[in-house]
Amino acid sequence: MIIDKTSPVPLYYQIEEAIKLKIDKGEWESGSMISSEREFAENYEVSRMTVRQAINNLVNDGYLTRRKGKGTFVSGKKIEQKLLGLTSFTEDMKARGYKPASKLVSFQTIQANHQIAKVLEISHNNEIYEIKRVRLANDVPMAIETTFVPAQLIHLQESHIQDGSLYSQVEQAGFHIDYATQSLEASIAREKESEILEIAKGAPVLLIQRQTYLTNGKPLEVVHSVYRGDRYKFMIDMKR
Ligand code: 16G
Repeated sequence: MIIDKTSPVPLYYQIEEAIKLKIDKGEWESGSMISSEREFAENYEVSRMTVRQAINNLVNDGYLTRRKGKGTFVSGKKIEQKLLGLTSFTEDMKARGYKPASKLVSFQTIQANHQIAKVLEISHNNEIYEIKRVRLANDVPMAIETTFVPAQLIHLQESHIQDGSLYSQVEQAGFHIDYATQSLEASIAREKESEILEIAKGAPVLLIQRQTYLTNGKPLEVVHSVYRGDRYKFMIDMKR
């Protein structure tokens, strides 16, 4: 790692980029422990403050993970998800070679409030399924998802949702999923979310909302999800 003290580029930034390069090239494997701040500072003859700033930024960006009382480790690679096809969590994880699973937090029929009823194009107080799931990849929690589906549209089986895929259940019932609109915004994990996602309170998360429609034009679902910012990266291809 070469640090150029005569460069106008801030030292912390040079250290940050050098560490990133080592991780991206695979020289530092995921799960391995990195040197302590003191060792970095001695090796590169910079202050510990400078090292700390570089490491803090890499922790915030998800490259490194701090474990209390143990040290700082190289994180696993982020899951890259293309924002292209309309796919389910199960399909996305399988396509990347991860084992998808869900922890069903709750499955119940409730009355739609005004806001949800409007999006699902049903009357206020009509029954909807409210499904809360923690979505896991290789047993690691990735997202918390709350899904609302009109009960008059389809009969959903709790056991199928528990063990499998909502989209496959919808398709097995003879419906065709057509398109969705989705928004994505940055936020921070609240206490409960941080516990479920096994991240620090205040860690970055991505809030995603999806509204999905069937080929017959009817709304299928409204989904509110909280994705881990340190494990997820959404990719988009653009053409001009
Ligand atoms: C994805 C969708 C969600 C859908 C779910 C179905 C996003 C942001 N959300 O998580 O809208 O309900 O897949 O997954 O991608 P499943 O078929 O595996 O249950």
